[in-house]
Amino acid sequence: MADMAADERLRVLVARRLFPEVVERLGAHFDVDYRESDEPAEPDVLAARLQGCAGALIAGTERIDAALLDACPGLRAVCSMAVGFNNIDVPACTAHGVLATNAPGVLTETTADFGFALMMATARRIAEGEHWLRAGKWTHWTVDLFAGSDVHGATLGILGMGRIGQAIARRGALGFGMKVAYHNRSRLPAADEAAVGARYLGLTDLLREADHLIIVVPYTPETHHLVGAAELALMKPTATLTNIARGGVVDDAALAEALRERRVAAAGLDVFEGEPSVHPALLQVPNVVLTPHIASASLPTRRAMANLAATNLIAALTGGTPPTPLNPQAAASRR
Ligand code: 8YV
Repeated sequence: MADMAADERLRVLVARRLFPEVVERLGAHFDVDYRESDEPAEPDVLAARLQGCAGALIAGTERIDAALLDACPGLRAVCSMAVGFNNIDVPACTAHGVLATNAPGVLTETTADFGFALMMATARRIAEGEHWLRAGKWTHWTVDLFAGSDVHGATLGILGMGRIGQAIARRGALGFGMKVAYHNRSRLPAADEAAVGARYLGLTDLLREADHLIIVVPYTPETHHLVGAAELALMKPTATLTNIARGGVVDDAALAEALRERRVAAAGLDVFEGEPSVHPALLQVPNVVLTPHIASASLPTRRAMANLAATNLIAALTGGTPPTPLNPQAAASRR
């Protein structure tokens, strides 16, 4: 008689359209319910699709909270292809015995490249100049045409000094001769500070001293509106602000006002409160570069992110060790 257990394959949901080879990898281990959609899976859709599933591969757009976990008692692992995990209630996952994983490391350098590019585009007014040229307004050279501020030699202020913050620090210090200052929940070991000549500052001093402020903190209740009207008021009127972290870390309405009044020279934003909606006042000011949350979007990196999520999911459900767990104790409690 055939061994029934050997034929029983666990079911997993792939919540978004992904790279076919990643779905195929999962298909070698599981019955895959492939939701081949580019729309984020809303909570009710997600809960319905997860019935009978032991695992899910999600992006940063799917919300995993206690209500969803209550509705999906068979769920054992949720693996995200994003590094940021503000969409996942990790303590609730732990309480439900669900292993949660994210995707750190594989996107660090790509995201740092983009942060630096956005900061440079902002400082050097690249988008403003391009729109103006396309509008047919270029008739002659003028001495201060789209004159911005220098990046080389300036003070780079990094708010959030995790992997991506440190990769940005290296680019600034070693490539552009910038003076690097940072603020972080915890100070780096002296050797790591020395590697990029980074100075630790309190938040107030960082805001006051930075010529170019770049924000890379995770979004948590503590970092909600970490940069609001009062903090923007501390910045130099010649300074730029770049946010590649999460919408909600910056108060977008206050930023739009500061940009409109030129109390901050310019901003580069890849993330927004309530994205994909963008605060209408930000769309009205010329001195802001706006991009649609694409900091990690190189093809090799997006493939690596999806593959890391798949590796986590396969390990979590086949008795292996997931490489990047958020709550390893959840897996341990099942053994
Ligand atoms: C993702 C991100 O593109 O990894 C993150 O935290 O913000 C981005 O790299 C996005 O979250 C995927 O859903």
